[in-house]
Amino acid sequence: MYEPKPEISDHSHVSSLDVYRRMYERSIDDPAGFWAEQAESLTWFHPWEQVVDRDFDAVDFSWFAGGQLNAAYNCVDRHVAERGDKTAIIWAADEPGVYEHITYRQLQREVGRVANVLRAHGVRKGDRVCIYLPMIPDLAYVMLACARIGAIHSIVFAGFSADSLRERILDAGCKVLVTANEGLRGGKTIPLKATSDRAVDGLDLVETVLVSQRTDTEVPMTEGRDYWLHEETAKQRATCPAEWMDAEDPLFILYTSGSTGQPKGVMHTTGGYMTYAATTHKYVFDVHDDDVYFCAADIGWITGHSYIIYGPLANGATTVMFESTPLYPDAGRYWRVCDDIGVTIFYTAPTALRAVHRHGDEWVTKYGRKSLRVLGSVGEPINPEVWEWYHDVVGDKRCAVVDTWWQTETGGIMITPLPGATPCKPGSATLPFFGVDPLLVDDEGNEIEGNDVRGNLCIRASWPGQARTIYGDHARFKDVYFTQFPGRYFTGDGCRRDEDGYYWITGRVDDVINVSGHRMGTAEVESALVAHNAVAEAAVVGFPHEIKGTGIFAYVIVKPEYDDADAAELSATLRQQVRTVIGAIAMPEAVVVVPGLPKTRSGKIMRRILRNIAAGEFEDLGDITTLADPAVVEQVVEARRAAT
Ligand code: 7RM
Repeated sequence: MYEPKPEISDHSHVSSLDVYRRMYERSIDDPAGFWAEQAESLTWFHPWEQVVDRDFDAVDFSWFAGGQLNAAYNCVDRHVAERGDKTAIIWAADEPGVYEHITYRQLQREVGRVANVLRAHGVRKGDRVCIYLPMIPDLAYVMLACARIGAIHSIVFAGFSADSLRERILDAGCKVLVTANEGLRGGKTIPLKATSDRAVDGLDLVETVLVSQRTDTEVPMTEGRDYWLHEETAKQRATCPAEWMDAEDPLFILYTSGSTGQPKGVMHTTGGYMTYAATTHKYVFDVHDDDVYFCAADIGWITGHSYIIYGPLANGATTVMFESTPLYPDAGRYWRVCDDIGVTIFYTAPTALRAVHRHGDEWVTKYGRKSLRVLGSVGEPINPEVWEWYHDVVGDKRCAVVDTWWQTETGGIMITPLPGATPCKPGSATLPFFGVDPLLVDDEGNEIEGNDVRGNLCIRASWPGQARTIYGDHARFKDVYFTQFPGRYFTGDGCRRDEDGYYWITGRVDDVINVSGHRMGTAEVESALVAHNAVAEAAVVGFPHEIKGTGIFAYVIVKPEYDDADAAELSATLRQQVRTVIGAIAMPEAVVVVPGLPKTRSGKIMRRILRNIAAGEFEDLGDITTLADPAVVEQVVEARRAAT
């Protein structure tokens, strides 16, 4: 147990476990009272009439009904009067040592101009805008500009392929795409405009493509469709009125992988999401006015939405946007940034920590890191050894470590320690945040009460940051999250509650794998493989990977005409195939050609066996007697051995 450090408790918003417990109980007993108080710290154009109206049976949730506000106004304008010259965003460019400080006043003008550009191109309240940008200031401007005029942004991570981008543009019905000529990451360029061109090729839906200029590279521009963003903003005034949005008006859509082939467009609304992002950001990171807060995620994921942009800016904080990678130019990059700009709060994923940890402590200790106070982790379970290294080496045993569990669908952090209040156990996300009521259920849906138990992690009641629907498919929303265990939100995660009531997330219990903190559906990777001519059938599983946490392992059966193909060559081609169809994050570590797959007599692939074989556990494969053809197992083991 790591006790809270007195020097942090002395100044923190929640100064002890007792204070946490009192506030927590209050938040559960009187959610309306608790959340109304939190929402008061936002600026509302019109007060709400009803704090919460939640119907888990109808899967209909509403927070702050009747209230009106604007997310961009809350993140930008309202801070200008009091702290106009305060730095809102520090952009840390890919090139080491290059920073750009953007004040709240500058941010207001940049956002206003981009908002006017969007308006000039016909974007109106409720329209969808797809954003496919690298980590550059324009990304922040464009998302806030959308929020300002009531357009719904759908940000697609810049590592996704043209096919993935196209699919998301179509699903959300986006009329505008914002991209860049190129991205720059770890010294390498990423051809975003070229990918965008392929994505929108032949789509009448997309009327306008706005192109941000990150590098000097020329790119082809399609007359009447493509415009340089900087040329468009130069024509516009910097002031643009903020649209009054209803609390339940959509703020954004963000796609995430599920157990079926199609990614889901998770939709968040304005009032509840903003309240939740701001409140969690304040308490979980113990943010104060003079903090320099650095979340190293990409804005293309929910962590970047809630904890680079909306939460920190709603709180008037200084937030860092990091364009580069943890290993560029070397494994000391994070800590160099911390020293260069005086970072006090740092938030990243275990996969990044593992990647830098591997290179040795000297990359950490050559920097002072004196400004650091709070260290956060998110995206996947953090190995206890890595937690301890984070605490002892990076944080010099001085800093609080917060292991935060949450999801795209939860909008913000759900289970987490609070700095200065919660004693920590390495590897446990500890206790629920205010207003969050977790429970464990068995596979039949019976609640498992008491401590020292494990089960499927559900949440009992609505919280403000909860996703409201899957865009265009409310039936699927109900089906995925509220059907297996009626009356509760099912997270898809397995979880243990220990003897002290601490929560330990054990990982996904569905066909979703967590690769470097990113969610990937096995079905999605399988369909990418099957889309290749050579593949008759594919089965994808996860296996333990030293850096990524979980790696992707694929088994394929090839069509007869490919029987004689060179196995190594085919495997390389198929890995590339997945990269082309989905993106680099989905590329399997290995693609092994097998003569058959272990299936039950009813034709269901026995993934448990494939997982064991992928992990190199050939000995104890458990009961294989229910297989249609038990001899297949030996053949798969053979193929796996031969391939590696
Ligand atoms: C924020 C984010 C969600 C999935 C979730 C878990 C896993 C996230 C932790 C974690 C253990 C953590 N959103 N997960 N945080 N597992 N400890 N602290 O990652 O939608 O992309 O992924 O990630 O399985 O269900 S996400």
